[in-house]
Amino acid sequence: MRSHYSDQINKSLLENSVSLCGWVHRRRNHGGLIFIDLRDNKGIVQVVCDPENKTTFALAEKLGREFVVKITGHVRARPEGTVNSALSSGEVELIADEITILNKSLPLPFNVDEYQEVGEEARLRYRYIDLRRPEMAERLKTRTQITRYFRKFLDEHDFWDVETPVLTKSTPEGARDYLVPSRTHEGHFFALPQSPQIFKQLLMVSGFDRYYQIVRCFRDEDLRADRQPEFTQLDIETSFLTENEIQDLMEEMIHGLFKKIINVDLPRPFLRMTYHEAVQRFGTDRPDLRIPLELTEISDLVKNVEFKVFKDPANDPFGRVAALRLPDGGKLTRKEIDDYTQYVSIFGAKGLAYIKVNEIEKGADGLQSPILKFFPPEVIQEILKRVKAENGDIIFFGADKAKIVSEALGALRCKLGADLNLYQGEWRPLWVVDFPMFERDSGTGDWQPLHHPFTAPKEDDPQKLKNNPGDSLSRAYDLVVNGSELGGGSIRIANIDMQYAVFDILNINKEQAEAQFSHLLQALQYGCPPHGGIAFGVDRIAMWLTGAQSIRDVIAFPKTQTAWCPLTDAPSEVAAVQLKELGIKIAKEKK
Ligand code: AMO
Ligand code: AMP
Repeated sequence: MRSHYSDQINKSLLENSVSLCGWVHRRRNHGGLIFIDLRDNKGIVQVVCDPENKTTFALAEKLGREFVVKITGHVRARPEGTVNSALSSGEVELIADEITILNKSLPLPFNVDEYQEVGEEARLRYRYIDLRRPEMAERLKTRTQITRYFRKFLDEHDFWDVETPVLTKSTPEGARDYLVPSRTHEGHFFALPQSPQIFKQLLMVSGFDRYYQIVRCFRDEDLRADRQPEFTQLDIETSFLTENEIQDLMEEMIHGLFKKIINVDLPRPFLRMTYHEAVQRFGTDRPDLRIPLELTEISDLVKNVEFKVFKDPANDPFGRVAALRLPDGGKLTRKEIDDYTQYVSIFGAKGLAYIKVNEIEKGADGLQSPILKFFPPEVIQEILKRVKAENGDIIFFGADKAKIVSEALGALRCKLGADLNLYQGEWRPLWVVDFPMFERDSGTGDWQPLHHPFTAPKEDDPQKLKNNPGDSLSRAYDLVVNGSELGGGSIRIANIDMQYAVFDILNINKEQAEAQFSHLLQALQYGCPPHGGIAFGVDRIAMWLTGAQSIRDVIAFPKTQTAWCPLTDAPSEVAAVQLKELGIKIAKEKK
């Protein structure tokens, strides 16, 4: 129907006749002429309708926003002073010779031509209109370029693209499963995969050597700005590569991605930091290294002070007392400090002690703090020395269980970084390595895997692992960029005895393990090669590379924070007969 797209319309076509198809982005009557901004997938062209051409003018008068039209006309240079440098077609305009209305549009729920605050529910309910907004379309276009780049890179490195089932059995990644009832096996359920983890390991047993898949994963978990119940992974597995070899290859891929999509040269090699160091210095295993603030351990300095708030955690093997120095933070107001105290309470902190350093030379008189009275002057001096305090600083303190202190001060560090715009450098990637294999569940006290239960420990002897699970490290690695975990992977357990030992530590007995994972357990015994891999969050990568604030802005049809789709109104009730076929009864009466 069309001869050209809007982005091809420029001075090279002067006086040529062209046909464009698209939407009426805007219509203006001006000086007896009608101007139409015709929008297609590539951009916008200004069309001019002259009253001398009675038929087209009459049609133009009828056009409403978002009518679908075909317009044939001839290209003309815009009169002097009316060139629009924001449009690629901005030096020219199209004089309409013929207009065909291909379809009408109802009045829109919101406009797509100007920035307008629209509630997210409306945007999602009319997502097909929301996606007409140029910035939304642009983000999804970038996402295409990202997945195209990944496929090309992996293809050039001999990876095979293999699909794995969506109707399957639970693959634990730490979230709840989405279940699908089976009609043909009444009372039985499929689980949607939290990741293709087990299948990709099975493909390594098959000898495929290098696998990838751009694959949907499903996790019923609490949603946040960077989490969706269904999301996309770039899932990768390899055989006979060490963790360093895998990281190097992935680094090359990610470096190339940033270069290709946003023309940024990430500094290589990426920094490698142990989990322990990350938590000690930044309070988190996904540190945002753009922020030049660090936590300082002071537990050893306050073991004998009378202030119980500090003394008790300092003497508790699971406790932590740490300081966070904010240069120039002395000017924070009382109200701001109260707000930050409120903020850290979200993470369980019971308070936020602080010292303002006014004039360090004056000793205690040069300091301002609600806790000074609890400390001997020499302890204060030691603390100031350790954090390298300078005049004008504020030093914040956290004292509690280590997890609470790390999370609270780690989050405060990020909040201060954002509030005070302390960022240094634009992109700070790193590998976090040497994770603990297990951590205690805060509720039950049971061991939980830090990654999934197929991650290999550094320890090769299953018995030694069982003797000391708390101190064992894993062969896992996460790729963190600017405080966001973009990907995570590991070398896997290839040895059946080790796999049983890990299940044992996780309190999964042999029968339970066989009921859940017999397919993997068997495969490990039929010539399983050493293997490992990684998965990247494609949506998160797209967020960062497009600058989107929410993961929903890089997904065509996302769900809300309550895992609901306003467009289709899913999930929804089903017909009684469908439930009957599945042998399912809804137990609770509807409210
Ligand atoms: P993991 O659970 O770390 O590893 O997931 C890999 C990456 O997927 C992204 N991600 C998410 N993105 C959006 N919404 C979510 N709910 C969500 N959950 C995770 C993150 C994360 O880094 N099978 C292992 C990988 C492996 O070991 O190879 C796995 O799934 O960016
Ligand atoms: P209080 O004696 O409870 O008034 O606390 C004195 C100061 O210590 C206040 O500034 C509190 O915010 C702070 N504080 C109380 N509990 C903690 C804690 N667990 N960690 C850090 N600071 C705390």
